[in-house]
Amino acid sequence: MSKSSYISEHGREAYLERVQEAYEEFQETDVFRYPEWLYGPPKGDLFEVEVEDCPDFGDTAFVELDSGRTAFLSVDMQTDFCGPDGYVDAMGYDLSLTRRAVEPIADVLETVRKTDVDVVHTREGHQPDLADAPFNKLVRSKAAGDGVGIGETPPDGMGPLLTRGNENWDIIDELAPVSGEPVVDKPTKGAFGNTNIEMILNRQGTSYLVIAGITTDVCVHTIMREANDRGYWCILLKDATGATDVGNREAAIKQIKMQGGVFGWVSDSERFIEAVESKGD
Ligand code: C5J
Repeated sequence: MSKSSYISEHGREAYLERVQEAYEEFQETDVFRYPEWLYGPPKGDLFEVEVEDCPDFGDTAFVELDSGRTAFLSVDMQTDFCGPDGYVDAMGYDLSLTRRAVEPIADVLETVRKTDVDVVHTREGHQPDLADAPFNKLVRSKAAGDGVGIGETPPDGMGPLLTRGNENWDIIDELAPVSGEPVVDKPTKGAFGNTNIEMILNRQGTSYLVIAGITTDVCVHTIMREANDRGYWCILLKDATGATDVGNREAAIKQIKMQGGVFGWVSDSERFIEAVESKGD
């Protein structure tokens, strides 16, 4: 049942009663329980992921997920954002700051690929003719890249930056999608505006998004905000994300936790892996 059909069938007061029940359960257990009244019986196993600084900084809480309604979202793990001769490298940023996400994501992929948790990848990039690249984005990128911007190839580079079909635009080998894992191509920082991601998530029956990737403060944050606004339960794995600036990464992680979790929750790869491995126990 969807939220709107529950309200039209049972009314607003009944809906608020469900909220009150969930709140009281949280007060007693520190767990945000899987809402069976909303989604129906679990399709997989229920498991609890520990999240930090919720509802207040210093507090620990748990989110109960249905593995059959969960997708792990690996955002933009492309050479352009974490490899030599890519877009981020051309702008002169320290690649170790974005590459820090690689190992934790590889660990999560290894774990979830043995389960019924879905995996979805995203890639940022533009059509070769740049018809979907805003003029101001191109000019700004050229200024930041010392004259080499999106759609142009750095000296001795692999190919035009952030341009579909080139080696530098693709997902790095270590984290490459395996058969059956959808890849969402987006010309934007967000993933919900001009792509088929919602069709993919609806078909899979996804309600829970466990998010990792790069960069924390740009595409990861934009996607998490978009998904959170659409009602997905979003958890960022903080060690499995990196940004071109240390302070921005930390601020982006902190922003998520404001207001009791204004954009969702924050956990890490170890706690998520532990939770996935304990499911069904
Ligand atoms: C950026 C991204 N940083 N994937 N893109 O331009 O975060």
